[in-house]
Amino acid sequence: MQTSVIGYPRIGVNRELKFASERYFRGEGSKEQLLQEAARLRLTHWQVQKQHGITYIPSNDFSLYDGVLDTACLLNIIPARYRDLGLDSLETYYAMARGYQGKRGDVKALAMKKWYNTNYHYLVPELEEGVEIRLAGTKPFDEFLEAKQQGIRTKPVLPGAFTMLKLIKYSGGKQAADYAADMAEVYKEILARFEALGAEWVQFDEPELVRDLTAEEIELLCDLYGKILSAKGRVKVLLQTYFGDVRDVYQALLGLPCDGIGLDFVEGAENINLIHQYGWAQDKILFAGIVSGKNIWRNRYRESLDLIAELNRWVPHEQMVLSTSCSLLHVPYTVRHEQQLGEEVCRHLAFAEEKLAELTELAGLAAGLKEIEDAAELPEAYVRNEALFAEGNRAAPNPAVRAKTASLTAADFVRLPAASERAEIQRARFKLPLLPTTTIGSFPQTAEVRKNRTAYRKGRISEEQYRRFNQEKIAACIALQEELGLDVLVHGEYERNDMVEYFGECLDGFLFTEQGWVQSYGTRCVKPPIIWGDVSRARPITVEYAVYAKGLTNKPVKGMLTGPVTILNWSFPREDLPASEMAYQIALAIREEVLDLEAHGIEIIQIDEAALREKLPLRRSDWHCEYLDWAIPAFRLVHSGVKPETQIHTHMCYSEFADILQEIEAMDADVISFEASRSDLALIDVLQETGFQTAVGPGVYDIHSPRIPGVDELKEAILRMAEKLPAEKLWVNPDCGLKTRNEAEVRGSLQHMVQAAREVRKLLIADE
Ligand code: THG
Ligand code: ZN
Repeated sequence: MQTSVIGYPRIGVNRELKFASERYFRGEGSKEQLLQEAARLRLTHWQVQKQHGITYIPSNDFSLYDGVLDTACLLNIIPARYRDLGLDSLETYYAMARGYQGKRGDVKALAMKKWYNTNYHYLVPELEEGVEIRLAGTKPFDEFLEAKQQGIRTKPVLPGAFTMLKLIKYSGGKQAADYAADMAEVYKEILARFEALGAEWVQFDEPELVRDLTAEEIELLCDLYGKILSAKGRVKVLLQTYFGDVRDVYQALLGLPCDGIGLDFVEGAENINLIHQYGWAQDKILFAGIVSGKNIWRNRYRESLDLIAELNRWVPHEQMVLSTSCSLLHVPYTVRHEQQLGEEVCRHLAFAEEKLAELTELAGLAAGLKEIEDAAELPEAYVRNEALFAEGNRAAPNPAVRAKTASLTAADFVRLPAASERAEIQRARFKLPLLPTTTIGSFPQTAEVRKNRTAYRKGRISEEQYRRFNQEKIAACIALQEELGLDVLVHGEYERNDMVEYFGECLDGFLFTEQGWVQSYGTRCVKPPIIWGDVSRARPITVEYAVYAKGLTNKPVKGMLTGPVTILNWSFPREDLPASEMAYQIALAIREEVLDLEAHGIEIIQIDEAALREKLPLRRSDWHCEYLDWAIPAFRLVHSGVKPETQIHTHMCYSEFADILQEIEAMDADVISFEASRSDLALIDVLQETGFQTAVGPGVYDIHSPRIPGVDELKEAILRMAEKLPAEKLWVNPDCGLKTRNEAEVRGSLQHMVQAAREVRKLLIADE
């Protein structure tokens, strides 16, 4: 059986792309050096796939920053404000990705959004009225040729026309359907070019097809592909879906003249039922997504072979290609470099490279599927795999933890008294000014901060030295915030590598990789912990530094914690427990930390749920029973035990909240900060319309960009908020933590922010 990979990681096994890009951004490396490194990575990735015997190796899955942005540029979807900077194409690209501040002007970056239900973020293309969609680049063709020259025949990959139309933000009056004809023309041209270059297959990624679709959307899809596929000539077209099932368009897809359909059988369990119900099409290849592109566990061959056998009832072997369930972008490179985990753990893990081996091995087994019925002649790979799974539960259940989650009652999830009553008590207690200013928690993770952590980890400095360094950083951070005049301070999180990894390290039940980096956006990566056993708090986690910081100032200092839903969503979960059980276990552990902080005099505690929205199922019908019905209670469980006068904050990143505002309100926090600046504060209108009650701090500027916002721009943002929402419920803060910024950027931006808040404060008070 043949094999296919939807996409491969690109940041580099040692994050070479990150470091080369950042050198270039700092002006320390040339464009040629950057592009050379990029080419080297592409070649390495193609070669490893080839060595593993993958039949359909992707190209154009590589990106210097983001694949959606690449495609926007390819299609000429570049807003005038970037074009007018008059930069070369690479610099224009980075201006869209990161913002630009320099001789030629001052523009913000494009909005950034979560890529479906993953921790990857894409840049939102913006199509202005009057901008013509046309083929304006050569990246996919160049990369196809580059591989071809190396003797590797690839399958070019692009986001499909339908998904692109859905992801674009239309800043003129027109909508997706108005651009369908133009879009179809460009995609036809793309296919024609690939035909001329000798491509056999082209893959169009259409993850939008796993969402709930209306009749008009289905019509748009059919219209688009009717046109595009009419021009495919000898090129075979694969419509690749992932992250769910295609229940709304399955029959429509079967009717399209495409040559292959890619379905996800890991996250789209319903897909197999669709095949049962409606059958398969004679003229199409099924790219069966069976090896998970999201988890890091070994594939269980017996189950995969059963699934393949089941599919074979409708789809003959010759019409089936074994595939990953989605791009491997979402998993780390390889288990090979993990030294600390030990063989007993590592043999249960499969990262991208190990998944390549699994694909090939499984495809081989599937080809000989019929013989497997004869137990005496079971292939060795199969036997080895079964033996691994026969090892059973890797970590024995922790009876104390299981007893606690089993005995939870409704009262454990309710904080008393009601939020409005708490607001009065807290107003009297904190006496904060109108529009209090604060930050989200982290301060710059500078080279010296990282060096201190590394030195300690490697045993080069003592614990005492390590702690003293952190204390000095905290003292400087508190002094800076006092000098700037912020109202609610933070300690700066110098002891943390990452808001999830750090907590994972301090909780029992988690495992850590050394090299398990996964791209989050642009050059930024995360190293998700692995949930291996039952979770509990081994010891106090944040109390020491929080108390130290509090002792340095008379202003309130927020205790900073990561919430259970975010810890779960940004970890690799185990697959033998329901998500709700894992979430409640983590919630109980963090709850202990909350109560500990409170007992140590910390009066404001922020429990971040940055990733709350991320794993919201893509289909509305699954929202409650599969997710919100445990996610919201998990958060409530963390803080329901605190005193009325303790103020609970939470924070959420880049997401669209409009459709779950009720649930967010039901988290019952006292204050919520969230990303808003990069999406033009659109959420403010929705908060106003729905009469949102919780106090809010919609971020007034974008921390993902190095650009320093001006005072007037910030005043305008704050005034706009104050126009729509009651001023006594508003907070002023950046839109996320400051760890990725440097100290000069942070000082400049916060200074402007505090000044802007003060000026607006005066205006509002004068108005009364
Ligand atoms: N942690 C995790 N996931 C996240 C975020 C996070 N997803 C969403 C959002 N925040 C993404 N943002 C970032 C911001 C910064 C970094 C990563 C994701 C970052 N990473 C360092 C880097 O790539 O240089 C590596 C971190 C480290 O050295 O440990 O700065 O905050 N889990
Ligand atoms: Zn954030």
